[in-house]
Amino acid sequence: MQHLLGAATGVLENNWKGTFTIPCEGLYPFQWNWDSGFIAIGWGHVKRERAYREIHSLLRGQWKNGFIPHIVFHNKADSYYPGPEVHASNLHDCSPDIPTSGITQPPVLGFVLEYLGEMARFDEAYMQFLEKIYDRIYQNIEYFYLNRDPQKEGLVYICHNWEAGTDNTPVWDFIWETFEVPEYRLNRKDTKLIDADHRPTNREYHYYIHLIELFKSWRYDDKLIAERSPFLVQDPLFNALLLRSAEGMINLGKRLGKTEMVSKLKSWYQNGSESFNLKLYDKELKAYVYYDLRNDRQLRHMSSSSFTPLFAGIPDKIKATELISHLDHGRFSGMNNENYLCASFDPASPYFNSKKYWRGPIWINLNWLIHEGLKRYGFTELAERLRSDTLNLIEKYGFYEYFEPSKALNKELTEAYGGKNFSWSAALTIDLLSQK
Ligand code: 2M8
Repeated sequence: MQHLLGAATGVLENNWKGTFTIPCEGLYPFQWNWDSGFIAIGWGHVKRERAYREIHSLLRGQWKNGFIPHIVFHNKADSYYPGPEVHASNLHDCSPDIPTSGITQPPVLGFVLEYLGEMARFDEAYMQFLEKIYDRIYQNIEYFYLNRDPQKEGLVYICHNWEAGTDNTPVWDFIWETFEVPEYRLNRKDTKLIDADHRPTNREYHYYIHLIELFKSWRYDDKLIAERSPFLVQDPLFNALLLRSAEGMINLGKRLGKTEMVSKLKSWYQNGSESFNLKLYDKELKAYVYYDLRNDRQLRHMSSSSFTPLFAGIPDKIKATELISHLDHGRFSGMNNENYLCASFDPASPYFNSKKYWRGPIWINLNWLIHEGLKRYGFTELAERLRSDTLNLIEKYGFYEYFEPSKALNKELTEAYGGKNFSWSAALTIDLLSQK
């Protein structure tokens, strides 16, 4: 497997644009938020100073209120829709002098910083880097609790499916059912580059664009979004990563003597974990699910996001054991382990589609998060299975964007799905290879 290291590094080198790394040539030609975090972990192993540049570049797009957008448009490119003119972040007073989007993505930087620190053994160069950016990452975490937790329960909302990162998970179908949208003139480029059957539908894109248009009409004002957005969801993946980032920042803050910030972070972590278990754990399904804050109801579906609370240390041992029953000879693996781990949506659900983006295929970043979570709880055998499933798929196909879960279907396939030479698939392979 070690031969994959050179190939993975080659993908990152090709996608490196001088100060940041694009997720995928053509398909995603700008800097994306959570992609950059995962990419930095890969760079951390092979060219550490690039990891630091990557994060500094992302922070060029940070708003004055701490918000970090989901895309930073450092460069011009016409192979992606919707571009900077559609997002129009300049409508908000806090936006920076560089164009960005006005929505965010799962906050990964707090834990990424901790991983990078461990890789660098907290050497001088790392500590200088950390000193420079610690407060800004703290402000980003604080932004969420100040602006996106209307009931002060320690759980924050997302207001757009693109904020989840899991863009077209079937869970959002139940949100789209609750409101109507006009038809927009879409200028999609993705379906010219990738098989349209493997991407979201146009109907879904009308919803995606409609939400952006609404937010623009409110100048991206958080208060108005909280009051009026028809999409307001407490997502288990987003909240788990926010809490894991808070935890990373607690550990790093102690090294820097940031007493007040550390105590704030601890209270968010404590409050958030308690509410997470009370509100997002579905005792019947034995899994973490989504909460639709706008319509006050749980969205009772299992996805790969349901397992990510393991990564943040949220479940107790009983819940953790219940959770992994779905992975080990359960709905996700199949009773006879006929699937590779881990499908992005429940393979036993009628909404599952093994080829369509976030409606079923395997994603390397989710596998990595679940792998780290399983290790944290001492489920070493299952963690090893997840790691070897991931590396076997990469070895067979290369660094694709997403992969077929069914072992039987994989026997006939010669290609995986989505973009090729996809950065986080390469970056996280580098990390998994380092964990022999
Ligand atoms: C995908 O999302 C973008 C919008 O952000 C798109 O489809 O245009 C998602 O997989 C997301 O999680 C990812 O960060 C992004 C870039 O890789 O692509």
